[in-house]
Amino acid sequence: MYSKRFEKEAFKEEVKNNIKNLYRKTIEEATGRQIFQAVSLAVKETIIDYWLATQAEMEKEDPKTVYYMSMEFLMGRALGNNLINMTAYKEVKEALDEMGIDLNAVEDEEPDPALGNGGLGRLAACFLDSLATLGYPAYGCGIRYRYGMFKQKIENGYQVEVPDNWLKDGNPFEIRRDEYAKEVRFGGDVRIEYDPVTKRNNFIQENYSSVLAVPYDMPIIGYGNHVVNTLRIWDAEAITDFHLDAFNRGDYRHAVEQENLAKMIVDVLYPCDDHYAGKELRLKQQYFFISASLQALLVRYKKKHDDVRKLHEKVTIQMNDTHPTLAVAELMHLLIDQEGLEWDEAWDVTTKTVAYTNHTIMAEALEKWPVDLFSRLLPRIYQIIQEIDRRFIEQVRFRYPGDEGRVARMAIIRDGQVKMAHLAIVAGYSVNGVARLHTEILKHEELKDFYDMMPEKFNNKTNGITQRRFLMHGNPLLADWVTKRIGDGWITDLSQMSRLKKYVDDPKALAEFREIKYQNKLRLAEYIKKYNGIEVDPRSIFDVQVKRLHEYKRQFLNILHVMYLYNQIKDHPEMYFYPRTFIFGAKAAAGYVRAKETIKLINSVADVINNDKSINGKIKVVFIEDYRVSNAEIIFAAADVSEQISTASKEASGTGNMKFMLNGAPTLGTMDGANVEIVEEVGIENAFIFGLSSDEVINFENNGGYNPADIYFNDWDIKRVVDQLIDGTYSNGDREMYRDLYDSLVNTHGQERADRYFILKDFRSYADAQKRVEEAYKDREGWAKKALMNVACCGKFSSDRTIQEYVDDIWHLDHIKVDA
Ligand code: GFP
Repeated sequence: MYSKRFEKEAFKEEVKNNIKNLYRKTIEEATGRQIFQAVSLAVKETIIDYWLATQAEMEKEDPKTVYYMSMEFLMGRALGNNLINMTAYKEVKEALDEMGIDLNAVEDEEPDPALGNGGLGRLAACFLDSLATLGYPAYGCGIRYRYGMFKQKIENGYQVEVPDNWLKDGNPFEIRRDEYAKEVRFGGDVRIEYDPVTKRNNFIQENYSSVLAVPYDMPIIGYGNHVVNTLRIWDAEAITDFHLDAFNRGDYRHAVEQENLAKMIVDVLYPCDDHYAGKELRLKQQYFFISASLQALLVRYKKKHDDVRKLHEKVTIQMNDTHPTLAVAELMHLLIDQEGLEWDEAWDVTTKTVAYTNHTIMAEALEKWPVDLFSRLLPRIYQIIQEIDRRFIEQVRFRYPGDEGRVARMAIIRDGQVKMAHLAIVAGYSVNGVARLHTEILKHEELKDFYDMMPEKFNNKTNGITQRRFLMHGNPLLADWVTKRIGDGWITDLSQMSRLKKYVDDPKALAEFREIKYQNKLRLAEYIKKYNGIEVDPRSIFDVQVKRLHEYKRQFLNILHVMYLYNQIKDHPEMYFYPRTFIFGAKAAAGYVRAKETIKLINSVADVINNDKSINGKIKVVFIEDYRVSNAEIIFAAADVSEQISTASKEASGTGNMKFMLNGAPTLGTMDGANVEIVEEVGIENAFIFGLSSDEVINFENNGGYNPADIYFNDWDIKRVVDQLIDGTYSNGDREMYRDLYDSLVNTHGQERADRYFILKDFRSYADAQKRVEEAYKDREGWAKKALMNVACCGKFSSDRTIQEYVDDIWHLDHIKVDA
């Protein structure tokens, strides 16, 4: 009864009516934004039918469901993706064409919802796509930030952050669900009251402040299967009844405080690497969405079940990094204080329900909260964590008698801090890393003590990406070509890409494949011309590094190498050199000074090189402003070379590396994160690998580092490039502008070792690998084979595969099937 095929005429009528009813305009009069809204609402009509059908199915079948808890969901634009997954993209495009509307232009009107910083948030978005496509019931739970990731402007080479008011014109796909609003409480104190009837202590929070959490639901559409899951993101509002009450009691200040708390709490997404320590607001955000999500989840569960001791049979909660770890203590609190379970019963349910994914070994990202702040803000939750810690330490002592060093290393609360990763591991029934190498490092280095004690919890789930967005939507030319060659099975089974291998020796196929890359490079060249005002040659090698800016990702190494190449060309103008375009895209966390200096350096180098007529355009450097999901799709499609050059052991997985591979760009990288598995799939001959191994890096680190001076004073080319940071070459004579970057390479500052990220150590081997890239690229057909092999071997890196592994090994979900 819910089914609804796409009917072209009805759809056109609907769009017209929407414009009329919403804006009192005709199509000709409407602005682009208005047309976007009207089209989206027309599309939503159909989505809602499928959404209702999915809900009805869930109601009937009562399947086990995953709640994916994440502070970030970097969804990117919804309209195009929704149409693709509804398998209506081409039909809608045609319908709009007939109305004189260009679907691409309409898509461009959609703000790019940027509720995430980078890989972690984008992974969550890919996972939701795969869950729906594979027909697994899932809720994404997060925060409806009023301002997502800032928009980046580049002014005079510097990054300037501009607020991203993405909700300004309303979000046509979301639905506000007042009926599920929940109260979330902060602060106050806990009174303990003995109940003679139950013979238990009751813990009662008093004198607290609270906010109302109001959910907004967004549809997550499975590809071609009519399954629509839900992303539920929470907004905060003041609790007006309470406000009035307080006001009447003359407690005006308290009422206003609550009002402010509500306004503040969901205001802005924290940029990572902005050292979390002591950020009270961030802890509030975490508790806010966790408490609301868990309360709602319990209500939903209890509609059908009366025994919360069996919660884990129907519900599993995945904690995306440590940010949602409060789920452990909040679930304990709800089960004990609200549902009346005994401690042991509650612990049994909790530890069968929550699971944890680790995304990084970078120490500053492993969250720790000062005890005083934590216990003041969340007094009852703190008590519960103390008790978890007390019991856990007893177990450690029992298991390792006399080993107090181990106790100190493993405790949840130590040195005045609450360690969230420890809490997540102690309570989680599964702990996973995001690529094989990363998981091994967790087991044998970072989390060794925990692995020794509870090895059965640890497992690996190598990340993946959705081919629906990053090939079908982002690279329609290649997607159509693949379908023409091997059929469309790859859309839901990426392993079928391996059938492309047979075209590696087919000159006609290779020529078509090359032409597609060329067309995609033209598209990016136009984008660069339009937004950067730089002319780039689509026949040059497009060498691309796009990702969050961080020292360990080593954009700095990349730009130092560009400076080195430039020196070479200047010294030897006659030297053979294949023209190159070095493309960067990256945001730096607003408070991360060195990352921002790196952006400025890239732009300064770009200025000098792009304006030097004497090198005949052999090198161009482009920094693409405001790197985000929508322009990423265009960039991946056009890349020749995928720069994945992190210091080995530091990049947990990477997912950009997979998006490049899917689009036929060989990896130039270190043996880090998922690069290791990419090379394993595609063959070392179809990648360009360099640098220290992770074992070597870890070995240096455990033994006091290495001495960059040995390199600096012995390698003249390197010394020259490093010195150019402070001789004014790239700073109009200003010798101080890049002094800090220079120092970071050659001078030890206090705790921080010189060249902590092994840039000079890896420089030569990187330059050699770049040389091999150039050699290989000269052989146009040979290059096309490598590129095609990358596409053909990318099957493993679909998030469909990742999600299936989570389901098989961790979540054990039931399938749902929706008939249309
Ligand atoms: C983080 C890690 C990456 C990893 C993603 C997803 O993302 O190595 O691929 O999480 O697991 F660092 P970024 O924020 O660094 O992109």
